[in-house]
Amino acid sequence: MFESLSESLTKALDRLTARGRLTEVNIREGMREVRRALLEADVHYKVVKDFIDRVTEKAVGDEVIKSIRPGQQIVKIVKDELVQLLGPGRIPLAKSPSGPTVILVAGLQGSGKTTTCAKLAKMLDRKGGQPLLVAADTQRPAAVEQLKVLGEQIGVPVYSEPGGRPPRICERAVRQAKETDRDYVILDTAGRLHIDERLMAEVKEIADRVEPHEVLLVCDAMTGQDAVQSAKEFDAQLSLTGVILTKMDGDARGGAALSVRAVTGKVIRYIGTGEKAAALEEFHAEGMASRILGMGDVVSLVEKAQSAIDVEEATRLRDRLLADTLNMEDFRAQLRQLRKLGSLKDWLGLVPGLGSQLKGMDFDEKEIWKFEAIINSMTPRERRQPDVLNPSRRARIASGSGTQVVEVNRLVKEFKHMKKMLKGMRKSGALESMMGPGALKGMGKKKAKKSKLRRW
Ligand SMILES: Nc1nc2c(ncn2[C@@H]2O[C@H](COP(=O)(O)OP(=O)(O)O)[C@@H](O)[C@H]2O)c(=O)[nH]1
Ligand SMILES: [Mg+2]
Repeated sequence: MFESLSESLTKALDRLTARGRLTEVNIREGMREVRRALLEADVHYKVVKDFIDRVTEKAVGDEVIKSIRPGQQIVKIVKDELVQLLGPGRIPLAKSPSGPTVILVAGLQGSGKTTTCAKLAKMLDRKGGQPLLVAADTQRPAAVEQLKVLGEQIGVPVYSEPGGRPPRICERAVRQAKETDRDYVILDTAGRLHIDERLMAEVKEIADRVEPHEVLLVCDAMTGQDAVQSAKEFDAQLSLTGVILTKMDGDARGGAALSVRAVTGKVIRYIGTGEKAAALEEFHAEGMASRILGMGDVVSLVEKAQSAIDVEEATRLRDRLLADTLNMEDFRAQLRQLRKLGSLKDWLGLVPGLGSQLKGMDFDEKEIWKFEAIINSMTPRERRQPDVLNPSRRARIASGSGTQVVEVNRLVKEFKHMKKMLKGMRKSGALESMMGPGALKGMGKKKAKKSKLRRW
């Protein structure tokens, strides 16, 4: 995310921290570089100017210049100002005191509305909610179909009508949600390539009729200042309650994220980080600022882990780990969990201190696939009793999985190493304290209830 901005900003700040003492001239020079980095990232020029003014004013003060590590202080000032700029994060979705909470999702065509509606529904469903998706984009017949397919994938019902006008459809959908006790209604509205009056009139009519609790604008972060401009125009008509920036996983430069709050006064609520239904993150200004400065983002890391890991599977694995009966099948299940977490590089970027070191590095995610392929080529008995894996079996497995015997050997070695380590931890009681019921607290609550958590 924002790799080049992050790189040029950290470079400029590293130069400042590298010097022991700083003069006002050094600082102003550093600020010029910061300004260039922000402008290159397509941040709105006025936002950049205000930002630089504020940071400079704080940075050239005596307190900073005379301090022991002035560079570090400036990094802190930049970070604090970035957090300010990005705005308050973590504003939970409004909740209607009675009846369903209605969320209207608007935006230009192709910005990611339909995908984001499904992502929101999945998120609410995971948290124990009962969302209803509404296909209110009747512009293109394919749009209704698209939402239906997504709804099916995530197991959330979709309300649609063969004909009819979207404001009426939305009204009836909300009524149905009330009757069927759904607690959230997510309206996927139509978009156009450009803002035009008919489109606005339609979305406005929907808003007037259903009185949504949230009006969220979906903006494509890749379109930079255009996204910010569209947010301004939509807000003038609709009174937005927040913005969702999508395609943050692509090579968006950062301009939209850093400008939208200052220019429109609207808060970023969520960010879309991929095409899959799970790729929606709550927006944290603090974490985002840290990420931009290559310092990692612990909060998002923990949240991401909690949403990606299957609690039932994790509980089962934990039981097996504690019982010393771990076999290759468990190992494979563990690899699958790891794979579900998505790109390893994305993950490691969230780890504080690693972000800046990862640039330009490529992780070999094929390795995980390879291990899995090798285990797939084993017989059930071999998986359950890895000790039977003699050289001829290993050779067979290698050719079956299209790998080399050395790779099979490496996997077996890793597995044995892990088992040995676990044994040591089990003896010292470390494993139990690490993996007690508390370790799973808060992970996807709904599923956790279903899996019978054993008592220790
Ligand atoms: N990489 C990436 N693609 C996204 C994201 N959100 C949406 N998309 C893609 O953007 C395209 C348009 O999305 P869609 O939801 O149909 O947009 P709509 O016209 O606003 O409803 C689709 O190909 C989506 O898969 C995201 O966060 N990251
Ligand atoms: Mg759509």
